[in-house]
Amino acid sequence: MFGKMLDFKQDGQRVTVTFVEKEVMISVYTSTIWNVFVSMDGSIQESNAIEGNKMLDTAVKVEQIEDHLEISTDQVTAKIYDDCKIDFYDGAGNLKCEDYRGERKYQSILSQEMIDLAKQEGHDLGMREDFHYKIEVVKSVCADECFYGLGDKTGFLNKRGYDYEMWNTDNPMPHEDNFKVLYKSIPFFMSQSSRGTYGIFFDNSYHSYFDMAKENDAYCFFGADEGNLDYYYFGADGFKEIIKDYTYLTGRTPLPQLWTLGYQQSRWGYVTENDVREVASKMREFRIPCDVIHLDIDYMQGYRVFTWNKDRYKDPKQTISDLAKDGFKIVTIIDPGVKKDEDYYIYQEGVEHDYFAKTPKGEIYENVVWPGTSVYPDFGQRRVQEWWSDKHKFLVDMGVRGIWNDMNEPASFEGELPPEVVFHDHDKETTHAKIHNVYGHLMCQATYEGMRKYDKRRPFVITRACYSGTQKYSTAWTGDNHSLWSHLRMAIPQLCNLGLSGMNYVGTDIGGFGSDTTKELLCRWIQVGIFSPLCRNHAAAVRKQEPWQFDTETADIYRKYVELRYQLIPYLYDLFKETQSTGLPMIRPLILEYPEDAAARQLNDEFMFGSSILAAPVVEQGQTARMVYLPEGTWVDYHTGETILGPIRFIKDAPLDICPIYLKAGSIIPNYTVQNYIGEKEQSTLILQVIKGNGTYYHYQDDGESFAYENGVYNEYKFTITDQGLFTAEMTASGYKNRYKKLKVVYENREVLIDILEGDHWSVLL
Ligand code: MIG
Repeated sequence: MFGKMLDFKQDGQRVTVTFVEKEVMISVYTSTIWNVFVSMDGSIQESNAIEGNKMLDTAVKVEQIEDHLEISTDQVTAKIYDDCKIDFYDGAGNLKCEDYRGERKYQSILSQEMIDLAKQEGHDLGMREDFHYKIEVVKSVCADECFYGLGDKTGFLNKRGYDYEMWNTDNPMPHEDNFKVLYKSIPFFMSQSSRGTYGIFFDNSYHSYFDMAKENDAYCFFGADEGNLDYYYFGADGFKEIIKDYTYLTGRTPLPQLWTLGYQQSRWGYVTENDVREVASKMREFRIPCDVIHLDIDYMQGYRVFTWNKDRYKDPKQTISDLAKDGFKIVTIIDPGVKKDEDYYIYQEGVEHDYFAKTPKGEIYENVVWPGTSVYPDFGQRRVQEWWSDKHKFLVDMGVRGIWNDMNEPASFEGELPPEVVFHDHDKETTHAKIHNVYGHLMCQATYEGMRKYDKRRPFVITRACYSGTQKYSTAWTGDNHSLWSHLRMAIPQLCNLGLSGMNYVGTDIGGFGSDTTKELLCRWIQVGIFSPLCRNHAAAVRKQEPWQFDTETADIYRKYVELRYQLIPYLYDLFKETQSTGLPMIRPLILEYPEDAAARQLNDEFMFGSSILAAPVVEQGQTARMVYLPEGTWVDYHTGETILGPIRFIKDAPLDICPIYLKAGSIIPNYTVQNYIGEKEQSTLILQVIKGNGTYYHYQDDGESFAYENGVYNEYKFTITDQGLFTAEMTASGYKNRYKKLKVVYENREVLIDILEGDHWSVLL
């Protein structure tokens, strides 16, 4: 493609290699993070995913060896050949990731006659006529290679054999395995094979394409028709290290406020103040713990963002403060579409200051969303983001505690925004084609900054559209799923792959958004939902699916699992703490914890919650028993206390109220007592579920709300257990004055209370 290699020039950690056709810049960010960049459209390298200078001082060696150039750090060597073929090796010289040398070719070619026939019936043969992308990187694939990541795509955990695209899309049809796009564009994937592991991040925000050995078993490729060739290679050993590197580059989920980990109730259709108050009182009446109620578009004045409907709420501030007394926090939806209305302040300000996207002719671009004819803020201009941030003061002053960003693909009812609509990117004029996939990301950034400025606590933002790096600003939900068993099944690999892609504060609409849920489906969904970092029941206006809408049994099962969630809050918070320093997800496919276990590679219906808890939920209608796989090690059945030795496959009885859950030997799992909402009861005794075995666990404690932890205002406790039952506790940080008074250690049906008010080191033989 680029011709013969002519020359190279080293400038510190950047090496520019000149080929007949192009100049290729290879940059070493760290010894395991490398970038390959070729300006294809004449523009400079710029990213919406990566902020600040991420290059760390790294020793780089460059050598011309016969037919190739060798660039090395202590952990990665790249060999570069004519035509810009690049092969990556590890520090020991093992080939990890190799550019494919042949031509791309469909593995199974049909005769022209058959193609014509199939087309007559409207079949999509998945073959591109023009075949090659302008930007195209093809990597060879081994027989046993599996692929993971790619954000929120449908289908299964292992992406091998499928192809996807990146183009944020709001498609209300039930998302099936053959969907190429959903709401998010996270162009990052990881590969595992007998060669080891590697990761790739293709930082190109235009419509892009990923083929994971579908077209041909011998290779995978990624490509785009516009923008630059700009990809990162991650050469660290193992997925955990690669995720750490990827999230070092694109950012990590910051520590959230503790209450955001609580249960959240939502529905499109809580129209009036009374509707909201009723939901709140029902949650308490049914004793189902709940921290958050979401207000969908109904609360606004004619769907005008940053307004409140006066007919539906007598005094919204009062309503919110009444609910707050009972522990409820209110999150309001905000869409990007601004109603075209000369009498509406947001529209007026936007027109006056020129904040909206334009047609190529220079008129404000219009499309239709909920408020009718609407216009789109141009978030690629810093001043527009700042304006939008400031608008959140209105909501914060009302007492709103979090913002739910919807429709930010951006969605539009009258056809997709044409590619040539004029937006900005990094304040430079560009087109919708380039900004589309980062539009939601930029909106989240503005929202985060607004909440940080006015609310001052750790911002809580939820988004539907994302790009790589959105995890720095927002949590996400998987958009409009349906109340279908296939969507409950899909939730597991989908959340796992989002987590592997750096986006780990995520959840699905529990119960399903579209279509109609059943009692059984709702019960099974909450059993998955409590392990989703974001735990929210949400539905379309068509059906009421709050837990009490069915029967007592449903409410009881629902309560049992939401209570379990509330018990596990300190454990979940510890996982968030871990995420902040490593990028590792809370909800994990088994492959992440057991990379050597072949059985884990394709496991779609089980997952880990951190490294101590394994959940094997029932995701099939009518099933009351299921096959469970436990990897190597000793496990304890959460419900029965029975000890099981893995690796093993067995059938577990799982009637409607049982979600099979297993705890790993040597685990120490912190628990709180159940409460109606987080903070209702002072948790002065920390409960520790200790599972026989050898283990160490760090527990983190802070005020759960402010940024004081950044200045050392937190406690950290180190707990250990030995096989002989010796339990020790130690304070490894004690900057937060409000420490626990007691530890209640629960071990093999025994309970031991340890007073920890005095001193900083305690031990007990259990
Ligand atoms: O076109 O605000 O995904 O959660 O309830 C529908 C109404 C617009 C889509 C969101 C959904 C929300 C709904 N919204």
